[in-house]
Amino acid sequence: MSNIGSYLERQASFDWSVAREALGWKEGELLNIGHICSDRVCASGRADKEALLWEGFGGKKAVHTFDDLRARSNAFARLLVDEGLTPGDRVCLFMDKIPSLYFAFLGILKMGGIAQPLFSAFGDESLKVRLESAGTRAILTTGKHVKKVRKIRGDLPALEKVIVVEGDPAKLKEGEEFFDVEAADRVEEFPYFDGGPEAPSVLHYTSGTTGQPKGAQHVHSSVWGQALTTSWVLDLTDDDVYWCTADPGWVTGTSYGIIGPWALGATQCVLDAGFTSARWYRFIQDHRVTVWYSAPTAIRSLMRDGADLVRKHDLSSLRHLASVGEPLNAEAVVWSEEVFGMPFHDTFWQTETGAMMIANWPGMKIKPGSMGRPFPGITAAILDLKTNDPVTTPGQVGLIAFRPGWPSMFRAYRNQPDVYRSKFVGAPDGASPEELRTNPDIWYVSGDRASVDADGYYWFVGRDDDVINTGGHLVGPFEIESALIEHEAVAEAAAVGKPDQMNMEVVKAFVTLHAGYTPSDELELDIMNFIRKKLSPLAMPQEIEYSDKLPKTRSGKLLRRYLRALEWGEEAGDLSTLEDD
Ligand code: 6R9
Repeated sequence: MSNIGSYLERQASFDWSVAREALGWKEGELLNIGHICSDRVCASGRADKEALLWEGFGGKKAVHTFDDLRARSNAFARLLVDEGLTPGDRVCLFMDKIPSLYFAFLGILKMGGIAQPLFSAFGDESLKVRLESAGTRAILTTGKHVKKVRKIRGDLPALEKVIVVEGDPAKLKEGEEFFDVEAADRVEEFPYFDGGPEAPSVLHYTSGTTGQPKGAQHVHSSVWGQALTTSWVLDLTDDDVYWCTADPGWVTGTSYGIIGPWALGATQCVLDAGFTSARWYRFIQDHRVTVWYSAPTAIRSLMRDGADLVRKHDLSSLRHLASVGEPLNAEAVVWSEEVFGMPFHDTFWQTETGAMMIANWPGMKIKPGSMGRPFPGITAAILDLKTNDPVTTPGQVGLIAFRPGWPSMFRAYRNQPDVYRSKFVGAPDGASPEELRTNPDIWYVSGDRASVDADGYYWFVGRDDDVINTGGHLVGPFEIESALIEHEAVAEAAAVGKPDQMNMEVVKAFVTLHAGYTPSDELELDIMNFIRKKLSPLAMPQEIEYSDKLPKTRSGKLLRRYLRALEWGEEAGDLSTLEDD
């Protein structure tokens, strides 16, 4: 019997109190994710249970128990308080997937700070934009990544503390501190912060079409939704060895790579050693992984490397597989059944939703290529593209929307109340953020297009905006274009997604050059490298097309969808009509 039991029964009688009860949480009790994921597990008699099975490059290995998690996260919490940080302060985590990242994440939450994890492959510009927006007061990083922080520190007056948690202390510069949690004393007691269910917890930056990335603010009670979906959809139980392949720089890596599983006291594995199919299979084999949560791009890479490689490993420990981040091709589901003896279960959600919204769970009939059905307690619909009314015809394409009120929902885009408001339809003018997140008569609109069939299964169609999804990572065209025009040769730029077999989309840039510059392969390489360093390898255009003029509307808005349609071989429409706003 799966954890979810009968879906129809669950759905009929569902109330979010189920999530609180499943976690054993009672009204009035302390609510702090850092505490729930460590101290609470220890208090339930599992202090010596393995919490983290870690492997890094070069065969480095570490095992940490829940008691370690408790004491080490306390040590980070204590450090931050001693450094003068207070509840509500943004503390950025900018490092690879090393054990300290996990201790520090829980430590920040324990002292009431807002954890702001950023992908360690970000270049200095990507980092700066997000630290500036968040008014980040402290950053925890490593010797490997601190150089990027040094480059921008002078532009960030709010950034008071730079703390290096791994590397050579002798290489620190003035104004930087060193803290090696494993060399430091364990901290047995820490009076964790309890700001109640609505206290801010994690701040994740996500890309939109316009403007710079937006900071989606989550709260401590998100754990209710994250833990329940971890239990019912990922099917985690106390005996599982679970591997989430996502980096905590992205929401999957925190909601399901830290919070949900540890709230349940499950053992998690982390591999911080890049991707090769053989390496991944060996990791599953060595740790006897039972439940595996990954992404379509990785699955497609595994498919490319073939079934023989699978057979060379003992993967018999696996019992449940799930996927998120981009459309999971029907072929991948079928292939997985053939080679692993079980399908990947697709799940759909977003940084903003904080937890799974539409999913395939154990025991549910899978229709390969479908994202599944709404999780119990989630009311979903497809809204008509013109009227915003829920469609009633199966198969009609529209926007995926949800009724507000689920616990893991984001509470704000940091400093952007109007953008937050624009994500909802049907709200009365001037509705407060509180009303927006609780009004059961309005819709939160995801920004994705899909259809729903007669059985209530959702089928993804595509994004409703220009955001590029490369290998499950969202990159904003505006951020890339802003960086492109900082290159000395580039006058104007447009960035769109072009089809890619492995990554679904990769970035392609169209540029016009300043007078005096001529198109060449060297220049193309130079521009690519410029973006890779400034933003990230994900944002780097894989192709640059030189052009004399970029298509625009009459009011001068860039017509990305025209360029995109050309890349995808779709009907681009008549440019003369597109020029009307
Ligand atoms: C969790 C996460 C969210 C966007 C989302 C959509 C795409 C996510 C998907 C999927 C098709 C799925 N997406 N899951 N598309 N099928 N199962 O990925 O959050 O980084 O915010 O991305 O990713 O476009 O809107 P985030």
